[in-house]
This record gives sequence, structure tokens and C-alpha cells, in this order.
Amino acid sequence: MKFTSVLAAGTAAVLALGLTACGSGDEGGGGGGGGDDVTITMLPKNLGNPYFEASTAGAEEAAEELGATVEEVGPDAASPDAQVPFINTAAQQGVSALVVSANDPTAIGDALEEARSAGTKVVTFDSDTEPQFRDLFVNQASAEGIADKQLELISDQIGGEGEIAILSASANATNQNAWIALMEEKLASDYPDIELVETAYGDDDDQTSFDKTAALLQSHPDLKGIVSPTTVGIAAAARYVSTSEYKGKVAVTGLGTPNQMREYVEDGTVEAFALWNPNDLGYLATQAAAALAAGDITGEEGDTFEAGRLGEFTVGADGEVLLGEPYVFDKSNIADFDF
Ligand code: RAM
Repeated sequence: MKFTSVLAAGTAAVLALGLTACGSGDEGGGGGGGGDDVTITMLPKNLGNPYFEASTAGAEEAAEELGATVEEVGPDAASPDAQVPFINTAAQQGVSALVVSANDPTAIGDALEEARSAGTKVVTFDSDTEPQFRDLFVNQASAEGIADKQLELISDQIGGEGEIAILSASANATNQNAWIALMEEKLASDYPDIELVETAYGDDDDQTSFDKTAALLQSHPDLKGIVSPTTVGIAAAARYVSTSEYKGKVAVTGLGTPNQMREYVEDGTVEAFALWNPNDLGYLATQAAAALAAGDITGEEGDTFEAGRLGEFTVGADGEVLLGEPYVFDKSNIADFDF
């Protein structure tokens, strides 16, 4: 069941079912790949981020359905080459597939190449490498869709004019940098009265993001809004603003998880923000990894595979598989979600 179609149904009960109840049963019926000998290493940008905890839960659900095993490993800090030792270990262990959200488009490239030449399939999800380093990229939504949605949100929330800042994740993150580049382009062409005055980096670290929020607000006294395209950043920015003189004056939006943002939506700090379902993203990436490992697909454009409860997916250009489109959360619907 796709997140988008569940949302279209608009039923909280169905949604809860879609998000939580699908882990049980359906053994072996989930998709094409899998089997007892399929081993998958899940490597998020860093550990301790609820977003990746949700994607790993989705990976475990898919692995259980497929009869595969999944192990999550990862660094504490989301720095460019911190994932290299984990990739090397996975290659030495001879795992069937590595599912990785990249902290940098090239820094882990050599390690991934070595893993692939040892026979490990590589699926990037959430944040890609350059395409030559992996077999597939499972993308949460189109970069354009994600960029446009965040600009719509901030523009609505500041009345279409004024200074804004971006509080991003780490400076090299492939996903955030792609979205920011598109937001900059779109701002210039479609939002002439909004000025992006600074982009700061909180490194997907809560305290750093909190401190950078304070610094942005101090350096730009006319700031009307902060767009944070990271679940760690937006939660830290909202926490800072919620107890400050800026509450109700400076808009905070971007990409967040409902569980982390609920209190700030309910107390009026945050009007609306967006995301997709990270659980589904990890589930889909694991299904794709298993299909590659089983030889059901090679990652060529036009390849199709069954992804369990999410249905059939087709590999697009540049080895990309698309989960869906971003979804907006606000006071009217946030109580319906639990992730
Ligand atoms: C953080 C990470 C992740 C990103 C989300 C929106 O959890 O930076 O890569 O996709 O935010």
C-alpha cells in the first residue's frame, strides 16, 4: 500500500494500518527477491536520527517478509567519509547488498566500488552518490517536487515577501544540496520578493542545528522565515523558536517527522511542513536490494520489481526508483500520523 494512496483515502485508521500493521505475515510473498541467504547492511547517514530509525524499521519489515536478514550500522556524525569503514566491513563480510544514504556524492565512491567488485549490490536511498557508484537510487520524491513544496510553504507562511534563511544538514549532503540548488533557482524565477540571506549547516546534529538557528536569528534581525530541509534541523529550529521572542514572528518550515514536530504545530510555532514516509522508503530500498541480489533486476532503466505491500515499481532513468511525492502536515492532520 503506497503512502500516497493511503493519504488519498484520507482515513486515519487505514493509514495506521498501512504504517504499522504490514510487518506481520506475508512471508515470502513480499517481492521477487529474497531468501535465507540474502544479507543486507543498512547504512544511514548517522545513527540516532528518528528519520533513519523509521527507514530501518521499514527495512526490517521488508527483510522479514523476504526471509532476508538486515543489519543496521553507521557513524555517529554525518561527515563525508565517516561511512567508509562500515562499507569496507560489509564488503569483507560479503553481504549481498548495501543500502546506504550517502553523506557525500563522491567520498564513499572508492569504497562502494570495492564492495561492488566483491559482489555486493549497492542501493542508495534518501541521499544519492554519483550514479556510477551504485546499482540503484531509491528516491523519496522528485527533487523538484521537494524543492517546490518547501517554497510554497514558506511563501504562504510569510505572505510572499521578506528575508529567509535555510538551515540545512551537512554541507556535502547530496539530497539537501540538490533541493537547495533547485530552491535557489526557483526563488530567483518565481519568488522575486523573497530573499535568501544565508544557508547554514547544522550537520544533522541537534545541538549544532539549535545553535545555528540562534545565530541566524541574531545575524538577520529582519528574518521572516527559516526553511530547514532536514528532520533534525527543523525540529531543532522549532524548539529554539518555540521558547523565544521569535515565536509567531519567524516562520519555521521544511521537512520534518510528525512525531518530532507535533508539539510545535500544536503550540503554534510551526504552521505546516512536509515529508514522505521514511518507513516506506526503507522498505522499498530493501525490496529493491533483494531484487538485485536475487538477480531479478540489474538496475537497468525499465526493469520492474514487486515491492511487497507497495506494489510494482519500475526503474527510471539513471537507475532511479521513485517512492512518491512529498506530503504536507499541519494542525488538521498531524494527529493521524505516528512516525
Ligand atoms: C534528515 C536527513 C535525511 C533527509 C531528511 C529530510 O533526516 O538529512 O537525509 O532526507 O532529514
